[in-house]
Formats: sequence, structure tokens, C-alpha cells
Amino acid sequence: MEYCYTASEDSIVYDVPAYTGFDNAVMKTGYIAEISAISGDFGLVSGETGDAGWVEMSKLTETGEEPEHSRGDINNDGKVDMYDLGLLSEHLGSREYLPDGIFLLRKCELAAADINGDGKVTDGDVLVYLMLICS
Ligand SMILES: [Ca+2]
Ligand SMILES: [Ca+2]
Repeated sequence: MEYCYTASEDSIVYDVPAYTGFDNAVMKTGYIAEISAISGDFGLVSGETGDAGWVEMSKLTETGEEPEHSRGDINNDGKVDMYDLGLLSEHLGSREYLPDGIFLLRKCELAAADINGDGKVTDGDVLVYLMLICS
């Protein structure tokens, strides 16, 4: 299930479902996390390649229904423009400091960001945005 981190203060992603584990990463307001299991007060953040760690469930809010996005329209304002490209760039940059399973964008937004439709969000999509926006 997809959750959004809604607490205003940062919190630690622990390697065990307790306040004593090692910190794997830091959650900040607005981060998106896929929770695959719950243990006590903690939820397990999971990515495709493994688990990122445990986050306090009280600081997470279910994202709920996924709105329909047309391809390329990441912020869902009805246009494909530089603002969408900005979100895509932030997402790509975030992969260097966020573990798999923690994202800046929702799944539905990432699906929209895959503007060339190859199933991945990469620099190849940036090129398609640049061609669309600059033409
Ligand atoms: Ca847009
Ligand atoms: Ca793509």
C-alpha cells in the first residue's frame, strides 16, 4: 500500500521495527513509501530490489485513490510543460540519495513521467520532454 509521509519533522528509517535500530535513511514531509508489512507501530518500506527499513506508521497517511494522469502530465494540470520536467528531474536526482521504496513521486505520477512508455523513468524521458517543450 502506498503511503505519504505527513509528519512535519523528519524521522529515521530503522533497520528493525523499533526505535533502537540503525538508521537506513531519513523520511521527510511529502515522501512516498510503499509499505508491505506492519509490525507494532512500524511499517516496512519495500522497494523492488529490497526493503528500505521501518517507519513509524503514525507519521504516514495512505495516499488513497490514484487519479488518472495523461502521459507526461506528472502534476496533472492538463499540460505537459517545464513544471512536469522539473518534477521528473527532481525524481531522477533523488534516486542518488533515497533508497528503493522511498520516492518523491506517487506511482501514478511516475507512470505519467514515463513519457516514452518504456516502463522505466530515466534520462530517456527527459529527452522526450525537452523535444516536446522546445518544439
Ligand atoms: Ca503538467
Ligand atoms: Ca521511460
